[in-house]
Amino acid sequence: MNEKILEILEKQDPQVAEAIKNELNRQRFGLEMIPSENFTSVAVLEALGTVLTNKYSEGYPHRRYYGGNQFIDVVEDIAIERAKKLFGVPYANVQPYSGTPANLAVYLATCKPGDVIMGQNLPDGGHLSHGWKVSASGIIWKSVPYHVKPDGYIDLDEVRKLARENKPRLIWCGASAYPRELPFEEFAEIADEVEAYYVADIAHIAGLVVAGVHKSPVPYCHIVTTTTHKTLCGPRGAIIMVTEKGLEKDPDLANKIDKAVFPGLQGGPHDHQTAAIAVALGEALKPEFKEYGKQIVKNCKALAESLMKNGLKLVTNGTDNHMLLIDLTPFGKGKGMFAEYALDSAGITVNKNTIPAEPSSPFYPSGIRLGTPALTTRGMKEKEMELIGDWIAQVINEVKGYEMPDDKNARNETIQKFRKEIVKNQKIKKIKKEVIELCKRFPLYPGL
Ligand code: DSN
Repeated sequence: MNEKILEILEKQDPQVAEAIKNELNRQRFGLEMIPSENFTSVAVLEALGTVLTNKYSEGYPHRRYYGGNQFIDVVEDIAIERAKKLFGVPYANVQPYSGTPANLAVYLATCKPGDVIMGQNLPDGGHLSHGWKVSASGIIWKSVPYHVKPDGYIDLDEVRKLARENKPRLIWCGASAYPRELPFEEFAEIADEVEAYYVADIAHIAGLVVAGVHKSPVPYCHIVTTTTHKTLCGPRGAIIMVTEKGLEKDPDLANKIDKAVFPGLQGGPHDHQTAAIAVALGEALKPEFKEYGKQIVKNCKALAESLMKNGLKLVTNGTDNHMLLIDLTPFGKGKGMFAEYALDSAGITVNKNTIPAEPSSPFYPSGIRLGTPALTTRGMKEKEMELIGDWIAQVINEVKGYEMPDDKNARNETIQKFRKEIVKNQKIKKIKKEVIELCKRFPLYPGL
């Protein structure tokens, strides 16, 4: 997305160009705190916007179903080799379009329809593709979810009990809303005992694993999946890896994964995306990426301290990683939507989220999920986190009195009234101005 391309786009299609520019400015002048989002480098953006999007290349490097793939092969070989080196694995497939397709490919490679699978329950912080009932993973396979304890930590006793009772074919360890270190080693004991495939989904924490601030699952599990656009700082996309332990369990596992991705689930890979993944993995192999990953966690701990100092309650009372969950139940149930909207109005983007033992519903949950990867990419440090924690607490203070009626018909009216009041709220307006000033000190994509 360099200036020249936008110049051409502006002339040809001003409507789309304007929306892209508006989004660029939203990212520039707001605090992006959704923990699954991040900013890629300009080099990654450049790789995405290239002629590689014009090519078909079904198959794998040096064994394609289309001609003209000599340069695409170079790109995909680089991406694969970098993924193997970065995570210390013997095999990687870089073609999955994104995280859920990658996870579906894992099922296709290892399970038959109807087999029992186990994953962390979605409202307990798990991911849709780990067996949630409305996802293909919960429709095609028999899902036995495990949960977190009231203190927010994974209930390993329950995982063991459910595994012994249900003899799953596959067990996931990985989450979308879990602020603590994942117990990879403990899961291995359970999976090995019941002879299940053990898959670690490190989508959220891949960059932290690379930086050495989160334990790697590679010595313990058979398969690792990750997206590339979260803490790894790459384009949207995903990687599936097989470990040495995975190849010991099933020497044909890598081949099965390749076949599951293509032709099992996908057609032509998105080669422009593969090129951008290769660039991002090249960046992650540099020594400075380790410092970046460490800073994400330092920032998150500083943010947690600031929020707690301001009287907010956090699930598990803190964080080990890049994210934290604010439990809003001390102010009543179902307040996540109010907090998300008010924070957005102040230029702070977060998402409403369920909390352990959620007393409300996934649509009107009682928590807020937020994190520090994107702010760290901008260069912000502990000092800025302390300030941002103060702002978040002030905004939440403005909305804690709002109640969502139990009567569904009355909800729309409450929401409309709430939004009108928030738009006029002077404290929130003032914080928004301060947010913009802070963002200017940490410029995003200067020159674009
Ligand atoms: N949607 C992602 C997240 O926000 O965590 C997971 O796929």
